[in-house]
Amino acid sequence: MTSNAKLIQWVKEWAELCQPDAIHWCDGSEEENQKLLDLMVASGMAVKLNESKRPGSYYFQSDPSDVARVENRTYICSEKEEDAGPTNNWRDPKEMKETLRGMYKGCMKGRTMYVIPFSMGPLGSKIAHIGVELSDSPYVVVNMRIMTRMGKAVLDVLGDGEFVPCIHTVGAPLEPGQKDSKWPCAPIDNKYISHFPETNEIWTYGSGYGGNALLGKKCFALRIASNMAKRQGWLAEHMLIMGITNPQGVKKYIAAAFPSACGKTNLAMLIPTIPGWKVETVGDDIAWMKFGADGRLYAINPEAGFFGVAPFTSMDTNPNAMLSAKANTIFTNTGLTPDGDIWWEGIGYDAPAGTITWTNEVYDKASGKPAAHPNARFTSPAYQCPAIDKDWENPAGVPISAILFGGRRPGTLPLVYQAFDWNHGVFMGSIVGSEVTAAAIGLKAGVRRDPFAMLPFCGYHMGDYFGHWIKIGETAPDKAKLPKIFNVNWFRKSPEGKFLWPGYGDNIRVLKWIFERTEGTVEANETAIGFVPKADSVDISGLDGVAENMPALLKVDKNDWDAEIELVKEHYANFGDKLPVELKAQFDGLVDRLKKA
Ligand code: SAT
Ligand code: MN
Repeated sequence: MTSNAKLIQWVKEWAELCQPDAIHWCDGSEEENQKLLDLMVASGMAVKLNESKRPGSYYFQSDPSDVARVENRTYICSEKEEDAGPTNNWRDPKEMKETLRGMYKGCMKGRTMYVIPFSMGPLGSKIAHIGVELSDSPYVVVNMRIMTRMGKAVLDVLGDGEFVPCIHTVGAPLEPGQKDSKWPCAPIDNKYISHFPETNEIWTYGSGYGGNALLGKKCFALRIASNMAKRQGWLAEHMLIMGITNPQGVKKYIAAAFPSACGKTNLAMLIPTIPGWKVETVGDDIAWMKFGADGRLYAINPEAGFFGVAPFTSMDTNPNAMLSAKANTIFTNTGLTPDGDIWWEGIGYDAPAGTITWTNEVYDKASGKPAAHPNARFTSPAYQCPAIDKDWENPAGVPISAILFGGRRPGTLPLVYQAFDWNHGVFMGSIVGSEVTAAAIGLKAGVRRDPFAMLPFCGYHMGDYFGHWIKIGETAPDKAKLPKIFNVNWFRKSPEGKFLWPGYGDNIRVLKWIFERTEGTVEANETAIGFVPKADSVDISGLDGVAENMPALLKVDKNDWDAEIELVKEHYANFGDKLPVELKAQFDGLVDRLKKA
């Protein structure tokens, strides 16, 4: 299927080490996909869903120990430890490779090694990059076929060119005659998600779930790509991309970064509540951005599908996501209904009697055990999204007018504010944080900083990453054409703990203000922290009970910000002398302005 000598040799070497029973080069065809799905149904790994309810769709339950990304088993193996920085687990690349080589020996016995050529980004786009994943998981193959452009067409584009080599194994070799488990994987302390940034390699072991196994996503498109982007002068970001069209037909694109559990997929697929405005989706998770010949910053979505969190997605909260998943979708760790459909908490209707949970028990609401794991996922093709943008596969990307940051902040941060300039916007990104409740994830309650929402995904020293963002602004071909930067906070609460802003489709009202700021047609107050909307400049027409909340939503409180400053100081201390002087200057500037406020 290819004459790429390097690729052929690489596959041969890994097959010798992993010792699979067979090697299969994936062509990405419909027939191949169906064969693999049929195979998994026959082995008991997959359940085919009811064709009349959920056409072309399949259901999987993972091993209870293998349900999410494993951040404490994720490694950046740069030559120098300081290049991984304080926010990553570092290992010496030679030592890590030695350890893993030992584990890879014979790891695919009794299984097939799939060779999965994939493109992150539209085939042939100048912004796109090609990878090849070796995996012994047919589940990975069918997911990669949805999440990326996968198969023979990729090899045709690759020719004799360079690819990012990605190794994946579930780490569960089979002895002759040994029966396979439903979801093979290795124990938790034997899982490895390793990245070698200097050589663009990804070596993973022991997990079959999500970002641990679908290596195009977080491993390649963020951790490795962030390194490539730093070397080559572009941006690989954990951002959604959306198009917004106003009633006059003017269209602008924005990119937005939020920590997890802040509604990124919902925002990317928002249905506006004000007449005449339209939102279209380019991507819901990752943006790769480069300057175009016209000096503007262009973004592509390197992915081809959505790997969305299922629980609490409903026709109320996100109809476009529900419709994206109505067919040709893979569901993992949701509930399974007796009539062959899926169910999860917050889907908008009660579980039919006899629903099976993700742990394969009969669902009993009274037990308190959920039907769906909180990180249950749907894998759906992006083209099935009713709101997909007509340019979502444009190889040139879409021009970005604004970049948004945000998090869950019950206090301090106004509904929206705009940075004074690029460096001030980088400062905003560097202090992104979200409130965590102690009970939820066993962390200290308070603000968890997640700079640029890249904490688990930046493949090098976070201080150098801030510096890279500063440099992008300095070296922009036309500074006047840089995107404007904003911070949004849908989650501000009253002292009684009630949300002040309705959220969801009404977030278009904030996007409208942002849209108009990029055109310079709406007013703002200049405050110590940035430009905040004038009291009546956010369109709240037709909204009940929100007008009286606006002062609290837009308030910049000096005491709150003095406290925030102390938290930012603590956060910044992590980066030592890698903190760019420009950000130190931004910090000092804010302190000064607050003193005068
Ligand atoms: O499992 S993924 O990394 O793809 C999704 C996530 O955890 O953010
Ligand atoms: Mn994500």
